[in-house]
Amino acid sequence: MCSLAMHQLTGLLATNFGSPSGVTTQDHYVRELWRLSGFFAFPIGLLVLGLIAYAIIRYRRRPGNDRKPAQFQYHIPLEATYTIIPLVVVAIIFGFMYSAENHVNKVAAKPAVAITVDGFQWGWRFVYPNGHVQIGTADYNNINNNNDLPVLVMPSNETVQLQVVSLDVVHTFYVKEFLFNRDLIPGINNVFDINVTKPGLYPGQCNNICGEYHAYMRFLVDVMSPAQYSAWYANQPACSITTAGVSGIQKGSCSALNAGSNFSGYTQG
Ligand SMILES: [Cu+2]
Repeated sequence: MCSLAMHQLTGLLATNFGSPSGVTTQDHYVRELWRLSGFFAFPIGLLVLGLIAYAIIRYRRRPGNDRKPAQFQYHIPLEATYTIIPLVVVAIIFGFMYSAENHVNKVAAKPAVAITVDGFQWGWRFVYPNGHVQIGTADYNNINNNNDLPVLVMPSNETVQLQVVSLDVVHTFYVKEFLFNRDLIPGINNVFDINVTKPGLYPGQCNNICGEYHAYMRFLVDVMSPAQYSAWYANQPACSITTAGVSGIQKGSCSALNAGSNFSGYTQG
């Protein structure tokens, strides 16, 4: 009986509160922060709801009783309690958040691969050091069609540095499985490192309402083994377009691909 209760308790404590299990070397910092917040939030939520329910039932108005409740102006011990406890909770969460941010935001001086991620209304352009470009936008006529999605190809188990650049308004680079989210702010080029341990195809999307077709601003991240990545990279011509459905076709001139204002030829709708 006791061991069963212990088992249930450890099961309960092991919950991720719905968070994805993650595929990077750094996602656990974010997940632990999320779990920590949950461990504080759920008991506090239950306590508050319980006290509200108690007050509603215990002190409800009864027929024939029109007596006014006793009025207190101060209750120092109570006020001190409900000030100090939240302060302590927030201080603990702040400490863990500070530590998690420092780990997640750490950038390597010499990353294995550096890719520029440009976001625009409404698509993505991934620019590689050799000039190769992956560019695309979702099918405006069919949001479920993944064939035109741009693909961010990267090696697994390597430090990949992404520089996120907005070509117009604020967008957000977001991959759920990475437990990671970073804004693309015009004029500010954010840089972050990501190290994916599990090869696979992961959906990503803009996570910031950025205009009419925001919902179509999707992309795929194709994480392959370093050997596969090297082979793939060696075969990518500069100024070609690769999307989920089309591989490495030359489309338009190099300057058109590199001009932020000249995407009309590549977008649909
Ligand atoms: Cu966007």
